[in-house]
Amino acid sequence: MATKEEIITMARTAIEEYDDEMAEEAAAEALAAGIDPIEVIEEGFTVAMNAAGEKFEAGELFLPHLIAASEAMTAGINVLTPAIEAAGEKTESIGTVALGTIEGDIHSIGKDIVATMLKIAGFKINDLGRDVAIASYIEAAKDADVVASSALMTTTMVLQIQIEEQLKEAGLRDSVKTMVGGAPVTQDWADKIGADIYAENANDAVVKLKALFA
Ligand code: B12
Repeated sequence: MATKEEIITMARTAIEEYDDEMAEEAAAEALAAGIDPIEVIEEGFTVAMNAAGEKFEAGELFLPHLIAASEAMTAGINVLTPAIEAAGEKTESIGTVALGTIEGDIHSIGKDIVATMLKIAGFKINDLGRDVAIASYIEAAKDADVVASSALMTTTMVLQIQIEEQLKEAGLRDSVKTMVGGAPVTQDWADKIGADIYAENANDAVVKLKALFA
């Protein structure tokens, strides 16, 4: 049976080589070997995905490469997700989180991981999808405890301000908590726009939301 290091390496190689089947195989081997699927996502797929992003920025890779890499990552995650969800099956809901990637932004991989992790931690998720209009967040806020937005680009994270403003205009700001995340988003940014919670990754989001609802 492959070791953890071998499986993590295989997960990274699958992204580097845009190989969906290898990504699925790495995921399946991880499950067979009893390795924490979250570790495979974070240490394996995500590390290689971020490296691809850096090469893209440096002009060494092009958009089709990023698309192929993200397809491989999604294929691997799809194999892992049922196991992650089964391990954390909860019956009672701690609270409802309306979560989406903000208007103009189609990056969904990180948002989906956050959704899965919050779900297994016992939150009910209203997944709004990606490229979500600000008005849709405001509408969803009526039935949610938390309105969470993901932004992967500096050009789209500025729209998180509008969620704050339009919630106030709709008289809903005091009845929900807002949470922001995504690669360019920081605690400073959250403070600046008045968001209640910033989380760096899916684990952090779980810890911070659980603390809030404890
Ligand atoms: C994969 C990818 C794509 C894929 C997305 C596929 C998909 N279905 O999601 C594709 C190929 C489609 C794509 C397209 C584009 N991309 Co792109 N992409 C990336 C890349 C390489 C990785 C993103 C990713 O999935 N990472 C892995 C996940 C697991 O990490 P994550 O998203 O950061 O999520 C974690 C945390 O941030 C956090 N988190 C995320 N969301 C949330 C939400 C909440 C509420 C919380 C609490 C936490 C949280 O938790 C997650 C799990 O731990 C990044 C590089 C990077 N460094 O981010 C560029 C990047 C984001 N893309 C970039 C660009 C420019 C584009 C395009 C405009 C390219 C183009 N010329 O068309 C288009 C965007 C089109 C659009 N309108 O949105 C730039 C953005 C630059 C900027 N302006 O800031 C980046 C930074 C690349 C770069 N270095 O230049 N991209």
